[in-house]
Amino acid sequence: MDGMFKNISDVEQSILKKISIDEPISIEEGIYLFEKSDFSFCAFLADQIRTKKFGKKTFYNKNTHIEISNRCVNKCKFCSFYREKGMPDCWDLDIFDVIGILNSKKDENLTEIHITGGLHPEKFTQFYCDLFAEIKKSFPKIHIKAFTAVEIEYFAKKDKMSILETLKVLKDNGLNSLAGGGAEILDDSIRTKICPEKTNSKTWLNVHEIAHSLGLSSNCTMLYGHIETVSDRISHMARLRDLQNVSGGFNCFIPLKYKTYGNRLNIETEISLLEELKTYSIARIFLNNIPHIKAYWPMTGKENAVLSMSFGVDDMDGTISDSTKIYSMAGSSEQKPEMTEIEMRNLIESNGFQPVERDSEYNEI
Ligand code: V47
Repeated sequence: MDGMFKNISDVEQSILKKISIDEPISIEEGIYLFEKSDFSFCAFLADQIRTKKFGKKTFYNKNTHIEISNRCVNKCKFCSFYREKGMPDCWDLDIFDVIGILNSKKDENLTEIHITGGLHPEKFTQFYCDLFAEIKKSFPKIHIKAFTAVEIEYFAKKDKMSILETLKVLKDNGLNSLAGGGAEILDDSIRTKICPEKTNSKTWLNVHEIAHSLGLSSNCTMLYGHIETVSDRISHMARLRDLQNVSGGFNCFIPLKYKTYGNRLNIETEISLLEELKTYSIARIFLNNIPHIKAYWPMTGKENAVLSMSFGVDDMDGTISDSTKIYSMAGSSEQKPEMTEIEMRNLIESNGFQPVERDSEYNEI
């Protein structure tokens, strides 16, 4: 690979060498890529790694989201989704509603249901156990990916249980894996400014470690493009990479670009597409032990998600079926996020990649 580059720095030489033997690059090298390396160098390396791992394959699944309620006690400053009880656009689904929604999508042959919501002050772990059990009664084969580490910590505190007990009881009732949200930036000085009430960094990581020890896999995210620096992004990824070395249960990493509309963070402009693509590339380079990098198209928009496949991304998440409001409420261009399977496949093919349907553990279907 290094014969292809002329006039690259010693640091870039070292990065190339490490990549060629699948060794992790250092934190300093990660920061260097953001600050000093050009866009095409990062893109080229990320594409090389992606191609070595998956060739031209791009993964997707057939899924839907259930956002049970947008009531939330945390009120994070970047969040456009939460509402108070009684507000006109506040919702609160019960088990009957959820089963009704899933029944209405029976023909879509969904393999995964992604369940999240806010931190609901009046609901307890038992409600979610009953919900999972009821879903599995009607849809025994569906994979339930549910809740972020933040929700798990909240349920545990409310029910005076340990994290381990909480995860065990949810797993016994049908939980198959954890969603990756709530990570934001794993640095408590930043969390204090953007989400002061939220689970701290150590606990977020600990919940995932315990989940992995129980055989529950999970995803991990990074909310970026707000007040963090590029070195905060790299430190965040380093914490994820370190945990993955210990517990090994992360399936994919999802960079989530901060959307400015309808929240209290008071940042006016979003970061550029160029920076977004560079961040995907550097994530692919830095996170050598996390198998997949996902572009979450309801947040990025379909076109940018397709573009990101040339910058290290190999996973597009799902068909979604117009079921998530987190990003439409934050101002995403995707105001009605849904794709038929044919549309998804055409989209992936439009950038010269090969669409591959996967299940929630990335087995090819
Ligand atoms: O934790 C909230 C982010 C996350 C905004 O695990 C925002 O497969 C940008 O984690 N601008 C929730 N981002 C969504 C999430 C997720 C999505 C898709 C797939 C998976 C998975 C996980 O959304 C939150 C936060 O980081 N978020 N508000 C905003 N204004």
